[in-house]
Amino acid sequence: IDNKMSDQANYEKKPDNKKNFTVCVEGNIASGKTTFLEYFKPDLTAEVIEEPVSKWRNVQGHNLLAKMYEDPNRWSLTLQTYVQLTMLQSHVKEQSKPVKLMERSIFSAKYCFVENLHQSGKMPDFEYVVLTEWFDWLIDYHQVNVDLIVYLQTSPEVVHERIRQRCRDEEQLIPLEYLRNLHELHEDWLVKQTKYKPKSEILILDGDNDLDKMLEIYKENRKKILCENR
Ligand code: DGT
Repeated sequence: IDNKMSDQANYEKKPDNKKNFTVCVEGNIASGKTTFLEYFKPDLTAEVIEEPVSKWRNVQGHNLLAKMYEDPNRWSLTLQTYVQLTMLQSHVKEQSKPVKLMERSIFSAKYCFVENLHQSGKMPDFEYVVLTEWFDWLIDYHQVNVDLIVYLQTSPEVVHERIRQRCRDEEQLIPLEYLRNLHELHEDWLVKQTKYKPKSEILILDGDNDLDKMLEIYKENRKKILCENR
């Protein structure tokens, strides 16, 4: 486990840190984000906000996620516009508990998924520019503060096998190549930090482990994740 998070001192700098600590869990498709959230759900100090994927699957009866996988050149912009909106809604949602735990963020949607569609030639420059201008404006003018990113680092081969086993209809079309590209974009953003510089602390956990080991790792890192030493 490569733990890049510096010590608690970073959090103590903030005057309003008693409340409103926001954690986003990030990682490739099938890296175990849902299990992570399930683990922390019973905690009374944490409010869990799941990814709005059910909304993307049913926009007034239309499955935008499936459309994107079937014909990315045609439907990527439509999906990513909607993903950006629903992610922003999760970010600005008022916190009911001291810690807000979110599945993904508006950042991974943009820095990993949109970037991948653009780089692989499925989203033309002009669509990418429109989304980028929206993104820049949204994050400048809205509360999208993230204090900690928990990155579940996986290998593309492992998540490919998990996707095959879990048999979600839309995802059976996902090739290993797509997961490799998404993996590299997560690494660029959260580890190498060449293009984007995350403002949040980053905690990297080895997501290739089996379930029992993951639960052990969550237990070990629980205080950091819930910022209990504040
Ligand atoms: P987990 O618990 O780590 O297994 O998480 P997943 O795989 O349930 O959740 P996630 O966010 O990795 O992916 C859910 C589905 O939605 C998956 O088919 C990938 C897709 N997806 C998520 N965010 C975006 C996005 O911004 N753009 C596109 N094109 N697809 C996305």
